[in-house]
Amino acid sequence: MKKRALITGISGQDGAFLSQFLLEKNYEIYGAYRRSSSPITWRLNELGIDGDVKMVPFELLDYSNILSVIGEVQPDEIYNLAAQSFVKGSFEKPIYTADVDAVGVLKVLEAIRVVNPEIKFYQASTSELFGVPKEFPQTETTPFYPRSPYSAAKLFAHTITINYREAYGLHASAGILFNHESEFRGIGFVTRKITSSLASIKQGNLDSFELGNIYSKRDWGYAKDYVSAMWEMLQQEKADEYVIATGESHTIKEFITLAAASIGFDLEWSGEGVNEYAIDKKRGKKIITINEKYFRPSEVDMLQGDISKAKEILGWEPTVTFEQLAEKMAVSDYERVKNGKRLV
Ligand code: NAP
Ligand code: G4F
Repeated sequence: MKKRALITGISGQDGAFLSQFLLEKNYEIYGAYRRSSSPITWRLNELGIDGDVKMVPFELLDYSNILSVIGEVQPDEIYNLAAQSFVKGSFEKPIYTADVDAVGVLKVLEAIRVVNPEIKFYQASTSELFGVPKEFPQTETTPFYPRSPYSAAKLFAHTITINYREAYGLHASAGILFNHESEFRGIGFVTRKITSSLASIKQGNLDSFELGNIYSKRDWGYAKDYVSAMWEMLQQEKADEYVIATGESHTIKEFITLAAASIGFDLEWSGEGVNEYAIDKKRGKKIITINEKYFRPSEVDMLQGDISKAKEILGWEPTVTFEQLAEKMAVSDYERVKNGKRLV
């Protein structure tokens, strides 16, 4: 019989890649989406799998809905990818973020305990938990220091996942995933904002764009690589926590340089702080400026993961380099723009 997976956050980046991965493993996929006028399926469409996922309305704020979805679907595995996932947005909506990203996860765990404690559970934890890291690189045992309502909420979700494992014996794992990006990344996150804006400028649809802090460093990998680690975690005899990363850390400015070069820009940087800007040398025009409104009240300056445990136990390693990632994303957005697609 086919294994059945329930993926929350099906309309997001990871939901799309995980669906594709599990379909290749012959799973039956139930995709849990937030009810709106119609589910957002452009990522599943582009992957050519929208017809292969059974969509179920799902809301992390609503325990009765979660209980009935899990009761009706009776999945073997639940991948909880749904979240208010914008760090900056969490400063603007801290209470909503906590309701969704913290208490929402407890609601899913409680529903599993009530409906069927044999259901295996994956929680999407995050490198944001490390905030101001106490050591470099970060491992599963590095102390946490959340720097945003988002990461504080995710810390509750992380620890309650472990608690439900220890208290009730659930097979509940948490992947501490570092930033992972792709051509399907939400357009508000910095990498995709950069590649979509550069593509629009190149096509003549946009003059320039603004960014915030371009000196923070992240450990950036390719999302398609990362979803296989989620699955591996649920195939282990014992549930656990794992850091999933590349081990390299780069600034946003480095990402801009690589992405821009891969679609033919030659950038020159000048100025400092909020007065810094980049000129497109070929056209002699200012195309990137800095605006304080994109700065965060408290920033995470640098993250870098140590994947020794994932390598040893899951046999997991990333395959796409930082340079390849920047090129892949920039080229993909430029192709979309050239083909007249609206960037979303
Ligand atoms: P994403 O593209 O922003 O997707 C988030 C998903 O959650 C969307 O499908 C969204 O639905 C759904 N959602 C939001 N609020 C919800 C609610 N109240 N009830 C039900 N669904 C809701 O995020 P992602 O990049 O795929 O990341 C997946 C998960 O991994 C998230 O939990 C994120 O916090 C975590 N994470 C991501 C990264 C990363 O670098 N990508 C790293 C570490 C951890 P709508 O489409 O309707 O908004
Ligand atoms: O792309 P970002 O918004 O991602 P951030 O904050 O690192 O969070 C992402 O990764 C986490 C994993 O560590 C996930 F848990 C989380 O759900 C999300 O997927 O910002 C990256 C960096 C930040 O330092 C930010 O200050 O880029 C900086 N930045 C500079 N200008 C900007 C901008 N970020 C955004 N979104 N927009 C800007 O204009």
